[in-house]
Amino acid sequence: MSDLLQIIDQNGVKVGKAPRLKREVLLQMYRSIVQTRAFDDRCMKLQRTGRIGFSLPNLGIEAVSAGSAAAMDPRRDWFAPHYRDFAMLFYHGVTAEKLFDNMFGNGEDNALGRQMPAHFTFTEPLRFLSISSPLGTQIPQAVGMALAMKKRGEDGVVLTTFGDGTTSTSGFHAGLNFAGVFKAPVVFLCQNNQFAISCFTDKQTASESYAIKAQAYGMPGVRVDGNDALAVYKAVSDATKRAREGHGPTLIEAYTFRMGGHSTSDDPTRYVDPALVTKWAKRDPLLRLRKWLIHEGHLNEESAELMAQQAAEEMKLAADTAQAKPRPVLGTIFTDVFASMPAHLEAQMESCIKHYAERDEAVNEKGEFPL
Ligand SMILES: Cc1ncc(C[n+]2csc(CCOP(=O)(O)OP(=O)(O)O)c2C)c(N)n1
Repeated sequence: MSDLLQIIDQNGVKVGKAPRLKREVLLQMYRSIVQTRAFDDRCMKLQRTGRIGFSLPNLGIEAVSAGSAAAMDPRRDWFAPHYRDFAMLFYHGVTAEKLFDNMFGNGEDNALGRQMPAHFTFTEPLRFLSISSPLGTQIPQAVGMALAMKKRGEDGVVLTTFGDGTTSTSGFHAGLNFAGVFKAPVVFLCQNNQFAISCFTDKQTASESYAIKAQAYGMPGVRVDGNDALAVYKAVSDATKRAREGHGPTLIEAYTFRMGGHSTSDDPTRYVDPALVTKWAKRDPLLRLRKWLIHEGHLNEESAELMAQQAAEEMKLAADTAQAKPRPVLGTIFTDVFASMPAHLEAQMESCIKHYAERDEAVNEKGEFPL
C-alpha cells in the first residue's frame, strides 16, 4: 500500500514539502472550509425548524473539497462531484445565496426546484455537473466528458469525487476501467470518510486500501491525508498535471472521517464509536489549517474569529433572502428539456396551467405553483 501523503500534521506543523501557493489561495482554501461549516450549521437549524427538508453535512471532510478545488482551473476543467463537496463551490466563488436558492427550491434555483436540496449544479463560476443521488453515476459521466474534451483537442481535466461506499458501485468499475484503457484526462478522488451511512469501511472492501484498486485499472493510486488541505492540493494538482499532459487518469484516496451524520435525517450516535469521534476531532481539518496559517503569519486569532463570524452572518442573510423569493412558476415543469418545445408538450403545458388556474388552486396570477 502506498504511504499516506501528509504536509501538515494534526498539530499544524509542517512535516512535508509545502506546495508554493500564494497567500490568497491559502486563505481562500481556509475561507471555503469556514463557509462550509457555517453553511452546514445554518442548514441544520433550518432543517430542525422545518424550513428545509434535507441536507448533507460536510463536517470533517472539508479539506478534501477545498484542497482539490484549488488544484483545478475553473475556466477549462470540469467537476463531476460527490454530494459532500460544498467547499468546492465556495472556493470558486459561488455565493451562499445561490446555494440556498437550491435548498429552498425557489424560482432562482439553477435546477428550478426540480432537484433534491443540496444537489447543486453550476456552469458559472465553475463547471459543476449536477450532484446526483444515485451513487457513482458521476464517474462514467466524468470519463465521457474527459474523453470528449480530449477528442476536441481541449486541454481540460475532469475531477470526479465519490465516497468509499461508492467504490462498490458498477459505475466505479466501468468508469475506472474505461478511463485506464483510453487514458482519459480524469482525476478520481475517493473521499474515504470510513462510512457509507452506517456501514463501516471494513464491510465495504477486503482490499488493503482504496488507492490500491488503481493497480487493477492500470493507473497510479495515491493515498493522501484527507484532513490536510495542502496534501490534498498537492496530490490533485500532480494528478491533474499528469492528465493534462496526456498520461491518463489517477485514483486518489483521501483518508478522512465523517464527523457529523450522513444527512440531517441520520443519528450517527447510534452506530459510531464515540472514541473514534474523539480521536478524529484532534485531526480536525479546519483547526489544522488554521494553526499552520497562524504559524506562517497569514492569519491571527482575531482575523480567524472574524472570518467565522462573518461566515455565520453571511449564511443567515443568504438563507433568509432565498426563503423569501418566489417559487418556480408552474410552466417550468415543462421547460428546459427541449431547445424548442414540441407541440404536444406545449399543449400539455397550456392545459395544465389552465386546469389549475380555473380551479384557483395552488397557482397565483404569475402561475407560481407552490410545490
Ligand atoms: C446506487 C445507489 N445505491 C444506494 C444508495 C443509497 N445511499 C445513499 S448514500 C449511501 C452511502 C454512500 O456512501 P459513500 O459513497 O461512502 O459516501 P458518503 O455518504 O460516506 O460521503 C447509500 C448507500 C444510492 N443513493 N444509490
